[in-house]
Amino acid sequence: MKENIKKAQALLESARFVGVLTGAGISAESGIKTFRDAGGLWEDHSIDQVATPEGFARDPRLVWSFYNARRKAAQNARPNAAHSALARLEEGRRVAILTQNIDGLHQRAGSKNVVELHGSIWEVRCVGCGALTCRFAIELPILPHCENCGKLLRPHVVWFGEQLDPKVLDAAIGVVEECDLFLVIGTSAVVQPAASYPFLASRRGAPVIEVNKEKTPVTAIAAVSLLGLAGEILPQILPD
Ligand code: BJW
Ligand code: ZN
Repeated sequence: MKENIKKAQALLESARFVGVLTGAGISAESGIKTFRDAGGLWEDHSIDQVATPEGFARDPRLVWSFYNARRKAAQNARPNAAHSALARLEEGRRVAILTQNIDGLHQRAGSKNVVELHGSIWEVRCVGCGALTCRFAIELPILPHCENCGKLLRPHVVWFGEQLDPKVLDAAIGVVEECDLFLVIGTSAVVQPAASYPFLASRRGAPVIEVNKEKTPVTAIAAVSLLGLAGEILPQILPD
């Protein structure tokens, strides 16, 4: 492990542009549930019911209760040592964080260049006129409606079967194509297109450092695999 920490430190020291892909695991130590771990969100909720446009059309009340509970959890959470270490990484080199998380914790930790691949839990949009609103109030009505056209509002997040925002996709591909080191933290790396980014970066010649408490499909191509908790490992490879 010590050897691997040193390797990771050396790679980070010489990198000029670090691309970072994060997933739910980086927020786990802030008390936010992941999806696919034991006790994760997909144990008690059906993906079809709460994370597809069809599920929302069938039962918007159920979907809103799922997201309102998660808004509360995110509001009560604080960035952890892993988020803070990544924010520090921006001092002295170019960094872009591609996050699958919708909780906003990278920004709250001070990271400036964050691409939200799957949207944001703090934004809602209208299914009728498309109006996009930031709603920081935690308590939304059970079924919130648009002030412009009266149609239903939905969380501004990306569900299964939906396209990611083309501007977001362009930004992400730009990072994957330009970075000279790629860091992957706390993702099971099974959801596309994010799961392909480490492989694309590696194929271009950027070494991949993975931090995860378990092995994932990325482990096989990682130049350095650090098995453990993000909040413990990141401060070691990115000291103050
Ligand atoms: C720790 C830790 C600690 C824990 N320290 N580590 C190509 C092939 C096959 C299928 C597809 C394909 N292209 C597209 C698809 C379909 C689909 C897909 O990928 N399906 C696969 C699952 C089979 N993708 C899509 O539909 C995407 N859209 C798209 O590609 O459009 C074009 C298209 C559409 C249809 C067909 C073809 C093309 C959209 C995906 C949207 C995902 N949405 C969700 C929910 C919305 C946001 C929200 O509510 O939060 O996003 S699903 C959920 O999974 C959420 C997450 O962002 C995402 C990834 O999960 P993540 O972050 O990896 O979490 P976990 O729980 O899986 O893993 C946690 C990890 O952390 C674990 O590894 C732990 O070990 C680790 N960990 N604690 C370090 N303390
Ligand atoms: Zn509207």
